[in-house]
Amino acid sequence: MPAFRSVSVRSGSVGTAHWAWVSLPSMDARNIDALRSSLLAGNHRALARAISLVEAGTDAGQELLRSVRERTGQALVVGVTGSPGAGKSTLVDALIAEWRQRGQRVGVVAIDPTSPFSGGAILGDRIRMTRWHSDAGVFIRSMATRGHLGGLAAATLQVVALLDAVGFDLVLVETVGVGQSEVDVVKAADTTVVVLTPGQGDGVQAFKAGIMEIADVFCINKYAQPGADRLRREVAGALELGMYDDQTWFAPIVGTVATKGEGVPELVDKVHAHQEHVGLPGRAESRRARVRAEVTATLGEQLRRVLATSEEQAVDAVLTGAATPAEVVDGLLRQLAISES
Ligand SMILES: Nc1nc2c(ncn2[C@@H]2O[C@H](COP(=O)(O)OP(=O)(O)OP(=O)(O)O)[C@@H](O)[C@H]2O)c(=O)[nH]1
Ligand SMILES: [Mg+2]
Repeated sequence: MPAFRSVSVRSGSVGTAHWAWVSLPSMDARNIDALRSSLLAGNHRALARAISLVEAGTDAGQELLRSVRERTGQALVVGVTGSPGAGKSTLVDALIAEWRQRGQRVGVVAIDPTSPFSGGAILGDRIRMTRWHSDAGVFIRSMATRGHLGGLAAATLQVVALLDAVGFDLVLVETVGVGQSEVDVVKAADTTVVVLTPGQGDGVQAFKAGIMEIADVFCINKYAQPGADRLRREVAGALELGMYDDQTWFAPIVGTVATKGEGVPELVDKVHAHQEHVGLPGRAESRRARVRAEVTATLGEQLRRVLATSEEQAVDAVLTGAATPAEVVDGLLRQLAISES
């Protein structure tokens, strides 16, 4: 067998195929091609497998991504973020229903649907997901928050890229929006929906967390609950404080009751209105921003990894005057270059 393989490499495998054969012990180039074909043909099992390969940070996953990357940029990527229990998953489910009615295919990536704050969310999410099982126009994937070689943000953006490449018209990304990596992900959406709820001082908290700046559309969910109008006035008031010119997009505020689907068609309309506002240049820019975020996140993760093993040494070196922070960083980068080659 090894002899046969080495002959086949010598006799014709060139470029990336040769490389792939050498560095992919578990999956050779032919298998990757087969997987690529069936995922591009719309096979959900193949898509799930491809996502797992990407999530696990395997070479095969990376190779697949590379091979479909030029197909990205067609999907409208919509970030849905807001505090735990705000109703994001319920809203995403209602958004799927609305966009399906409009004839669109919808892919969903949810980061950690299991917040400790809203009991029963896991079960609720499961039920919601199975509702779409028989619909080939819907694909839903939850991302674990841990265990990604290249970090959560990069892994999530890569799954978004896969869903985009295989032809979903919409890719929805649900995140709680806490932590830098989650913010990085929603910032890289084409349109970002920030979900607020009345009666929790939610508006004020969101202003503090700096999440308001990333909103293209505000959704006040659980709109039937007391305090909804007040929250709307608070948000509108805060928006008026900003600096604007005549090109500025005013983030509209939409009230919804996600459990009943109320307000959801209007929310979808506002997402499309935002896209009309930014136009093709805006769309191209956010596609670039996604890749930029992916690269930056990957870099950050690698640096953190190198730093984790040498951090105390680095601190000692600076403390004792043996090195400046700049020299320490220089050394770390060199270490990174060696470990990667
Ligand atoms: N009354 C009311 N309840 C809602 C509405 N939308 C969602 N809920 C309920 O709020 C709870 C939390 O909903 P989820 O959709 O799981 O919220 P989430 O923001 O995804 O929660 P995490 O992912 O855990 O952060 C569930 O019990 C929902 O049924 C709404 O518009 N009105
Ligand atoms: Mg959720």
